[in-house]
Amino acid sequence: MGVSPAVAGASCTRGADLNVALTFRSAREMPTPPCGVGAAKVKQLSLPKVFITRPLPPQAVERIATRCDWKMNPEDLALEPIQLADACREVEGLVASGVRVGEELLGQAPRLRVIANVGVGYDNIDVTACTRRRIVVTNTPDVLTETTADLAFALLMAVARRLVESDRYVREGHWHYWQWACLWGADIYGKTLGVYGLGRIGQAVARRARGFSMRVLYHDLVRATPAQEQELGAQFVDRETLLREADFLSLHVPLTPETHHLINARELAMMKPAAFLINAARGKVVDEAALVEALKSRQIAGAGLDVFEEEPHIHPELLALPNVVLTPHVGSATTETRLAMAMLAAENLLAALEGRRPPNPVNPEVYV
Ligand code: 8YV
Repeated sequence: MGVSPAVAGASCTRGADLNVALTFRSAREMPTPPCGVGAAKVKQLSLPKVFITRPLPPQAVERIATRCDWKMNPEDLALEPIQLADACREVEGLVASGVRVGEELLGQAPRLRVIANVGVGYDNIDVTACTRRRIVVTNTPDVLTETTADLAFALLMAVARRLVESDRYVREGHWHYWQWACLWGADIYGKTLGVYGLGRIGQAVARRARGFSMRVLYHDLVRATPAQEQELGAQFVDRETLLREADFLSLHVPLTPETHHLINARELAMMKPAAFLINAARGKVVDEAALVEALKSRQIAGAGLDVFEEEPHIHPELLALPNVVLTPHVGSATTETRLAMAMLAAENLLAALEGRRPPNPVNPEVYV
């Protein structure tokens, strides 16, 4: 059975009408018969049914296709809740990318046993409701750490050195002669980076900062070990010190009820007027309206944002501000990393469906 090609590089525009009422594609015949049952190909009976919410790279689909009957949304678009519910009615496994999974959907998917989220953050899934129904939820940590840290650092550099403004200036034909006072930005080298949330990605950003001889401060609920702090060259400070001293404040916390609007008008007022805010974590961690006010009034110098409160909607005034660099939630979007995420999601899915403990359960309590 062939697997349709990946949609790598597809643009974010809306495509044709979705057609997810596809029939399941049967799992491939086992190339090697189990238990040496002769040379004839043997077709497995009653394989688990799986729905894949976005077109994944062919290698990942091939992997799933060896052990499951599967169907896949052919469009790289979020399904409407009703379409998703329809597609999940019979399935035991869901490979979730860019969809919300809540009580309502779970109620319409009585056979569901595993949700393999293609992403490290899983605020799109009601994990408590899944645990109640003994559905295991998995994510894809580690494989995207460095790539997401690269993007956070790229935003930091882009906004500090006004790369997007500079590019526009050249393309729009404004560059007629060299000028001393052309597009001055801010130094990065030797400045203070504030890492809010020293998890895997926060640590990877801190490591990059060392290459720029930056002073690295961090705040987190749990303090790192002295050995980690030494390796990262990072100093633990309280929340207020972090906000007051950072020249670049980079957010790396997950979205939870506690981190919703973690950065709001009060926090922004504590920051230096020359400071930049970087967010490649989750949009709802920042009060976007308060950020717009802080940027307009030059309470802070600028922002580099990959995530937004109501994606893909962006506060209209952010779009008009020159001191902001905006990217469309592409933190993990490289060819290598997206493939690694899809393969890891496939492994998590298969393990759970086969009764093995998956590599990355986020609610391991379903196994006790
Ligand atoms: C994903 C992300 O692209 O991993 C995450 O948490 O934000 C991104 O890498 C996103 O979750 C969509 O699946």
